[in-house]
Amino acid sequence: MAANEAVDDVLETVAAVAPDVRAGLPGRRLTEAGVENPSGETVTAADVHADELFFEALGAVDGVVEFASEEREAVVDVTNAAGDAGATLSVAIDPLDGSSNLESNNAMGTIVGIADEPLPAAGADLIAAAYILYGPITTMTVAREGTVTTYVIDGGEMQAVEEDVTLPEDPVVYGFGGRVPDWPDAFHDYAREVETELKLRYGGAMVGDVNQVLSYGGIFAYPALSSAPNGKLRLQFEGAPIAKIIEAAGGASSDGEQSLLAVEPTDLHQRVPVHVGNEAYVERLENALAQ
Ligand code: AFP
Repeated sequence: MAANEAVDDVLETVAAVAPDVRAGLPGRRLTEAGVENPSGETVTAADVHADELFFEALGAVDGVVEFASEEREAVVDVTNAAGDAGATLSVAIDPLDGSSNLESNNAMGTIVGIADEPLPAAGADLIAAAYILYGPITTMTVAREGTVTTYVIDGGEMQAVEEDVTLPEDPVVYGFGGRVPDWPDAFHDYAREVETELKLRYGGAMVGDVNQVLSYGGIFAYPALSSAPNGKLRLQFEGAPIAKIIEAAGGASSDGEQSLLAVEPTDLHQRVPVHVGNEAYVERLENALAQ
């Protein structure tokens, strides 16, 4: 099976699982799973449910040989009994991004990176990336072969609604994570400039906030913090796949110094400062941090 065909199968599988993830949310609204994930964060029952649904479905896709999840310590070998002739895809997934938003009934998502290399993979090795947004409408945004397409998920099927998606040239919104007193001075000064130019849109789930930037133009960041020099977000499960999408849409990404796609993967759960959006704002950020 060629890699392209296998990528199609992975994306169609993610779309097919999305309605089941969404259907499982109400019953798991306030239930913690009583465990922590490899990043030391409390795992909700909704995180576990989403992870199990995606693992079962994606592990069975011909051509997928590795599965890694934000909720699992290590990469899982899912080479299936029939053998995966041809494609050797690795899938890195954040099954339920922004799960703490479940309690407040706000947007959440699923983020997927698809590589043709063993995990952890560099963003530059991603051959496709996608996110599902569980908003008023369930949508899927996909980057592959240098372009971005948005789909509505209807009954688990992908219905294309916008081809060749690009960031608007006139930025409108910004969203910065972390607490203001925890921002290093250089980021703090940059943020003070940006807030006089753009409107604040921050919802606490990366997928929802990034989708605001993709829709209206602007910048999203979860920066390095004084208390967490590598920030909060994970390279494999959040930073790299989202950077793949934003850069394919004509935007830029940065860990503060370089594109997130160029960041060397050293650990499956490594954290990285994330800044994504219109190129001008990302360049200004890198200049501000270099002062
Ligand atoms: P949860 O999955 O624990 O809700 O965290 C979501 C997230 O990883 C990312 O989606 C958000 O951008 C960021 O954390 C929000 O973090 P804060 O809660 O510190 O704003």
